[in-house]
Amino acid sequence: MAKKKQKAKAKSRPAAKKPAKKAAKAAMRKAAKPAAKKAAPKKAAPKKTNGNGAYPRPSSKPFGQDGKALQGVRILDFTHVQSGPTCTQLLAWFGADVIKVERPGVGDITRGQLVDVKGADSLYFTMLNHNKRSITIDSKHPQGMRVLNALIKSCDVLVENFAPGALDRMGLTWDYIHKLNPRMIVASVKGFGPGPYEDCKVYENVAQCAGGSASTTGFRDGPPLVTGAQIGDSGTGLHLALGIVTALFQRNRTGRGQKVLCAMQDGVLNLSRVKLRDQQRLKHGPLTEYSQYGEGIPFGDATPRAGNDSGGGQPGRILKCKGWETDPNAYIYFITQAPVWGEICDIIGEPTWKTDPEFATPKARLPKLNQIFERIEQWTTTLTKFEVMNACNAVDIPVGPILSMKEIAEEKSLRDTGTVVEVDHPTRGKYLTVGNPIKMSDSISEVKRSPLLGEHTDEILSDVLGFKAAEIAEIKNSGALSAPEKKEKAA
Ligand code: CAO
Repeated sequence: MAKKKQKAKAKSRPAAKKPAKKAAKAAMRKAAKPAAKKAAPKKAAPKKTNGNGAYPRPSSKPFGQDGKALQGVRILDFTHVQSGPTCTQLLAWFGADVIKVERPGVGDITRGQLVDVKGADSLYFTMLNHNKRSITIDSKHPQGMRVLNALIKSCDVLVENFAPGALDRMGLTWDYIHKLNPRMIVASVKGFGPGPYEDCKVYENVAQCAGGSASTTGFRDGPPLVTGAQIGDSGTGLHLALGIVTALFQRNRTGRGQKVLCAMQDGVLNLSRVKLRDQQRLKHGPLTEYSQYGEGIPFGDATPRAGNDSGGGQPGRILKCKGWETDPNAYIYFITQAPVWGEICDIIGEPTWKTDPEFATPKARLPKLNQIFERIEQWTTTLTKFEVMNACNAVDIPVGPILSMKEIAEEKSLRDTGTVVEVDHPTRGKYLTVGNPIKMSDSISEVKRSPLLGEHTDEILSDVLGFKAAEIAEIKNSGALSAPEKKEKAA
C-alpha cells in the first residue's frame, strides 16, 4: 500500500515530506525571534517548490518506464453496474491497485446481464472492470467485516455506488471509516445530491432526464430523447475519478481523507451546461441560432429541443450522403461556420452566395437555413460521407461523418492508439473493448482482462492484508467469503 512507499520516501527526502502548516509555523517562530547580535550567515537560496513541498529530481528513466501515475494508491472498490466501475477502471488504468469487493456467489450484477456467451462473464461486466482484482466478501457477516476492516486500514480510497444508505446499513459510516483510517477518501456516486430526491435509486436514463439532457435532446415536435452515450453513468464515473485524484492531491498536504460525492443529476447537468446558458439567454430574446428562429416559430419559457442544430452558435445539421436510402449511417454533420462560408459556397457550386447580401452574412443566412442546408445536401448526396469529409477537410470546413459502431470497431487508427483494444479472456475468449481514452506520455495504460468472481481472494487475504494461514482458514470456514450453498455445507 501507499503507506510503505511514503515512509520509504520520507526517509530519503525528509524536507519534502514536512507538512506545509508545520513549515509555516516554524518559519513564523523564527521570524518572531529577536534579531541575533551577530550578523546571520548568508542562507543558501531556497529550493524551488510548487507550494506544497519540493519536487523530486526529474526521473532519469525514459518516459513511460517509471511506473504509472497512481502507482502505490490502493482502492477498495465497492462499486457495481456502470457508474462506479467506470471510475475505478480509470484509476486502475492509471496504475492504482483496485480491489473489487463482490458479494459471494453473485458478484456484480452485470456479470450475468446481457449475456452473449453462456457461462462467461458478460461484456457489460468485462468492459467496465479491466485491470482490477476481485475478492468476495459478505459484508453483513462478522468475519466479512473483519476482512473489510483490514481493507479499510490498508487502502487509500473507498469507492461505492450503492443505493443511498446501503453503506451505512453495512455499518460503514463515514465516522466509522474515518476513525479506522483517517487518511481514507470515501468516494460515492448517488443519483441525487442532498434534497427532496436524495433517497431515490437512479439509473442512467433517470439521470439523463433529471439532469436536463432529455428535455433539450430530440426534435422540437417530438418527445424528449435520451442519448446513447452514457452520460449519467460513465459521465458521473469520470467526474468521480477527478474528485478522487484531487482529494488524493489535497491529502498530500492535509494528511487526511475526505468525502467525495458525485450525484448523477449534477454530472449530467454539468455536461448540459450550454443548455442552462440558453435558458438564461431566452430572457433577452429568441435564440437566433436555433432553426426554429429562422422558421418563425416562437420560443416558450424553457430551452427547447433543437434537433441537430449545433450548440455552439454556428448553424449545423446532419445531412444525407450517397447511399442514405439503404445505409442508416450514410450521413454527415455539416457546420456552416462563418469563417469558411466562402469555401462552402465554392464547394457546393454557389459562388455567388459569397457576395449576395441575402446570403453573405451569418445574420442574413439565419432565416434561410432550411434553404441553405437543402442546397448543401444536394451536394453531399452525390458523395459518400468519407468523400465529403476529404473534400471539406482539404479546405478546413469542419464535418463529422456518422460512424457506425461497426466502422469504429474496424477503424485501424483507433486500434493503433489503444482506444479500441482486443482482450483475451479465459472463459469468453477474445473481445473488443474501449481502452483508456486519456493518453499520458509517462503513464502508459495496458488493458488487462477483468477478474473472475473472487479470483484474487486468497492473494489479497495473504499478500495484501497479511492474514496467517490459520486466520484465513477461520474466515473461510465461517462462510463469510462463499456463496450461501457453501455456507450451509460449512454449518
Ligand atoms: N455483501 C453483502 N451485501 C451486499 C454486498 C456484499 N458484498 N454488496 C451489496 N450488498 C447489499 C447492500 O448492502 C444492499 O443491501 P441493503 O439494501 O439491505 O442495505 C443490497 O446489496 C443492494 O444494494 P443496492 O441497493 O446498491 O443495489 P440495488 O440493486 O437495489 O440498486 C442501484 C442498484 C444502482 C439502483 C443503486 O445501487 C443506486 O441507486 N446506486 C447509486 C446510483 C448509481 O450508481 N446508479 C447507477 C447505476 S448504473 O451504473
